[in-house]
Amino acid sequence: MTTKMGVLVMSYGTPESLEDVEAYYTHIRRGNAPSAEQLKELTDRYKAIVGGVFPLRENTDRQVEALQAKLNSGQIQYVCYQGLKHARPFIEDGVEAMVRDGITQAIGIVLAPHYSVMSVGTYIKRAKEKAEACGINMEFVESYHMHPELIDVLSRRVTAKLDEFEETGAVREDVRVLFSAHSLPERILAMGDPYRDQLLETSQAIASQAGVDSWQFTWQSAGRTAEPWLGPDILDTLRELADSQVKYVLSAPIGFVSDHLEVLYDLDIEAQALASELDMRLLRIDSLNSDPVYMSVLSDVVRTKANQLK
Ligand code: FEC
Repeated sequence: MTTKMGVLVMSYGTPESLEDVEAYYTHIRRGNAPSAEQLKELTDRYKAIVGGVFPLRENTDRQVEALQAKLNSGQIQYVCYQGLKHARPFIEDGVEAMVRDGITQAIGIVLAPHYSVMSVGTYIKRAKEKAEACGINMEFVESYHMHPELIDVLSRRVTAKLDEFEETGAVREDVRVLFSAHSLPERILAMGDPYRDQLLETSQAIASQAGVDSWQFTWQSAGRTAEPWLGPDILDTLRELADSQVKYVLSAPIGFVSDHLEVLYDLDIEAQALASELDMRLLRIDSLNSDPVYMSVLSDVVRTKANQLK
């Protein structure tokens, strides 16, 4: 008999239209509506990015479809459901869809490789509460930041862009690789959160596999709140590198797995504009999106968890 296993695939979520940006932003701000100025600023960022206004929705759809196809080559029948943090279908909607389909056991996974109590932890908390209320036995993948295939695919992406630098006349050793991820409030460090260490571990492993000596880690996309966020921010890092006469920079946003606002605006528009001003050449590694190797990483960690389900 084949066992039916639900998989709740969780992602950040993006608005459905420009009219929906206010509701989305209000959700991110835990029910507090943004000011007219804040709303305009975010709407303008969405309008500025290439690849469609809200590419994260299509990218997540494709990732979930590809994962479902990849998972269903074994004994267990896996059924994937989307659960988004700040947009429809919300995490709770995904769990309810499982209930309607008669799912009694499931695995939850977030499309983000690194664990923080303020990021992946909050997805898991919401999914767990809903699953318990609905009587679904659900286990979670917390992180997969050192999966060998993930390190391998990201190392190959770094190497491919270093080759591109070389083809246009730069010396490979002169390129500074900047690994980055979404910043979080500094207070996570006092809480003993593993986020920063996991990101450094991934960066170190990729650098070592790609044979890169000249690298550093920096933060990006810090929230617009009064409390201090983890730094240095990538824009400050670029200014410092320019002061040290670094001319070539490769951005590797390893905390993200999709093309979306934080990559297409914060890096490709904002950081790129600063790099031109500083007379620097800045390239970025391609996002994983639904790369078959990334799907293989996800299916491997989901299957391993499913085998441990009691
Ligand atoms: O393309 C899109 O439409 C969505 C892009 C997007 C992704 C994303 C990922 C992460 N965030 C994380 C943490 C925070 C914290 C806050 C926060 C705020 C925003 C705002 C927008 C936004 N985030 Fe985001 N994030 C994306 C977009 N994020 C828009 C609101 C305006 C702004 O500050 O720019 C602060 C609010 C709060 O306290 O919740 C914290 C983390 C990730 C990476 C892991 C993940 O994907 O979940 C961490 C994609």
